[in-house]
Amino acid sequence: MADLEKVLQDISESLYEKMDALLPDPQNARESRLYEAMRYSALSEGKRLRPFLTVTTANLFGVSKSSALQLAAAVEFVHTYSLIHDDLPAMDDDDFRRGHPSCHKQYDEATAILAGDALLTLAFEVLADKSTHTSNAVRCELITSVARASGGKGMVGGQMVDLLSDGKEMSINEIIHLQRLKTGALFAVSCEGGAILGNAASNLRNILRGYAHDIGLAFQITDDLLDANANDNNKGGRVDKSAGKATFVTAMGAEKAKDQAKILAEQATRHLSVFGKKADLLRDLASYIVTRRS
Ligand code: GRG
Repeated sequence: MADLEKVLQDISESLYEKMDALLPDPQNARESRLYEAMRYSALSEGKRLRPFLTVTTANLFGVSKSSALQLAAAVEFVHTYSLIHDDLPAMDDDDFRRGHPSCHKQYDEATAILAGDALLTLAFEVLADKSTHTSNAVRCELITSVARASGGKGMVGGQMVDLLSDGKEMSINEIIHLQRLKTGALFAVSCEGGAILGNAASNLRNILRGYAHDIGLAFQITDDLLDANANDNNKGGRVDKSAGKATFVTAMGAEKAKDQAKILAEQATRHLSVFGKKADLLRDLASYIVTRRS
């Protein structure tokens, strides 16, 4: 895992530089408050799992680092927007994000809504830029794929189902459906996007989607276990916001959920056999996802 940690760190640093260059400069701008809020949330320290997936899958197809980082930044901008809006009082009402006051607490609700809106739209401006890929067709396909993963049939749809299911019982299949939309779709496009940049054959793209779906679910089950643990121990920097919500842990119990996350991580790595050793970092990530502590 030493390699994985080093690569995650390297990608985080390169991504920071890329996002810093792409985000608007607040200096001497009348709308500087908006730009500061965008930078406050996007540049704060996250795990950067989606950018890691983009850069690592793009590497399988010999894509240049600068192209891969453009896509990684776009996906991370979408992810950051979703976190800012999710933290708002009308949604999950969280005062903290990544160990700091959430965007609406640091600024105000209107600014946080606008910062999320501006990050989402910036993502598509970045994807449409020629420096992401010289081919119009490839850029168009990326825009379509990221839009589908983020919108009503992806993450936003999942968030709606999540809000509607508050306080209701859900079957495992319903929870899987919700999570595939809410968190899985962005994981999937992070992986498939690397393959789109590399003009990869459709069978290889499907393989990466299969991998992404398995690690996406394993990630969510682990998230639920970490939440349940924070709740039991009432300690740590994590606040359990899952009260009243159906989660993998409430639906199947902690022990079974732990086993299921492990099975999914193993299943994820089996998708990758066609790539041989070139995909070792993706295998390591699957293990990391189910053993992580935050
Ligand atoms: C508001 C449109 C809209 C969507 C919100 C993704 C999402 C949908 C809400 C996030 C709520 C949440 C905490 C979900 C659990 C899984 C998850 C996506 C956690 C956050 O992702 P990480 O752990 O975050 O990759 P970092 O901070 O490391 O980037």
